[in-house]
Amino acid sequence: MAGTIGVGLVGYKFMGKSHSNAYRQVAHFFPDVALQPEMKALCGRDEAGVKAAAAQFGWQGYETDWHKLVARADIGLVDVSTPGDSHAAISIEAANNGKHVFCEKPLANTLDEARQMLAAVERNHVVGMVNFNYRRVPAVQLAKRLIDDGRIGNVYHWRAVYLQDWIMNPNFPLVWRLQKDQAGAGALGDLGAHIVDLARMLLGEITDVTGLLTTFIKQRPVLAGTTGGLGAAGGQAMGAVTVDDAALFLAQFANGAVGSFEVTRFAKGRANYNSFEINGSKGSIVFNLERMNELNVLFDDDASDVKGFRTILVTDGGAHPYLSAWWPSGHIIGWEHTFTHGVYDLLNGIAAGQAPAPTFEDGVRCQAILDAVERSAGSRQWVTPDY
Ligand code: SOE
Repeated sequence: MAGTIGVGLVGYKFMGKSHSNAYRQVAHFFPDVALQPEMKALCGRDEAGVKAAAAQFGWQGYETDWHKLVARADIGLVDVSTPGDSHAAISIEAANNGKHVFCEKPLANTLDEARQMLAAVERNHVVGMVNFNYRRVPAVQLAKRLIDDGRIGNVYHWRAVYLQDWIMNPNFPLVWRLQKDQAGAGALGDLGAHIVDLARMLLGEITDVTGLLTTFIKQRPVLAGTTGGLGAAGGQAMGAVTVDDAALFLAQFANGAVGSFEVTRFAKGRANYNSFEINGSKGSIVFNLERMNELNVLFDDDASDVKGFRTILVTDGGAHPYLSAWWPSGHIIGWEHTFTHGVYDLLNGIAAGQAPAPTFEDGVRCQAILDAVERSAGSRQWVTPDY
C-alpha cells in the first residue's frame, strides 16, 4: 500500500480550486500513485472565504497564516497557488522547513527570486516542481515523443501563440494581474511563460531572443478597497497599468531551429487559445488547446495520394500517456486533468526523491528567457538569457 503525505495549499481561488481537484482525484484514478495526498489544510487570509473554500474543495481544515501552514509537522508538501509576489517567500520558507514545494507558474516575479527559490530547494534537498500544466496534456506528450523519435526530422520552426481577450474592456478594473509589483509581468509572464516552457520541453534551449511589449490601455479603474495611484477629478479613481498587455518575440534555439511567440490579452474572441505549430524536415505537428484531445500531424513519408494533415484523437490508453487511468478510448478528457497528471508525477517524484520536470531549474530558465525578452524590448536589441 502506498504511503501518504500531508498537503497544505496556499491560495483558494482559480488555481487553488484546480489544484484541490487534482489532490482529490489523483489516487482515485491513479491507484498506483506512490504517495497518497492527505488534504490537511487550505490557506488564505480571509477566514470566512478560506473556511468556505476548504469545506467546498474537501480540505480537512484551514489556516489564515501561511507561516503557520509551512511549519506544520503534519504537512510534507506545500502547494503555492498564490499571485507571483508571494511565491518566493512561501516557497523558500517551506523548503527551509523541509517541505517539498509545488509552485504555480511562472516560478517567480523576477529572475533573482527564481534563483533564490531554486537554491532553497537544492540546499534543503526537497523536491521543487513548477506547475506548467500544459506539459501534461497527453497530445503534447505525444508531440514530444514524435519529435524525440525523429518522426518529423530536423526541426526548423516553432510558431506559438497564446491568445486571450479578458481585459479588452477599458472599464475592466486594475486587478493584481495588471500590476507589476504583484504579477511581475503581464501577458508575457502569465501566458508567455507557458509557451516558453512548452518550447523548451519540445525543442530544447533558447540561446537568444528579441521582443517587443506593449500596453494598450494604460489607466484602469481602481478596485474598491485598494490604492491605485491617480484619481480622476471627481470621478472613478484610476490607476496605472504597469505590465504589458501583449508581447511578441523571436527566438533562436540551440539546435538551429527558429521560433516565434505571440501572447496577448487583446485577441477579441480568443478566450484561452494556446496553440503551436512545429515544422521539421520530415513532417509537421500542430496543437491547439481548444481541441486538446487532438494532435494534427503530417508525415512526409506517407504515400503521395494520402499525404496531408491528419487528426489523431489522443485518447488511447494503450498508446498515449496518462489515459489508461481515465476512460475507454475516444472518451475525451479536459483541462483539469492536466493538473491531476502533474500531481501524479509530483507525488511519484517525491516518493522517488527526484523532482519531476518542470523543476525549479526549468522555472529559472524560463524566467531567464522572459527576463531577456523584457530587456530586449527595452533596448531594442537581441539579448542572451542570463541562465
Ligand atoms: C489567466 O490568463 C490564466 O488563468 C493563466 O494564468 C493560466 O496559467 C492559464 O492556464 C489560463 O489563463
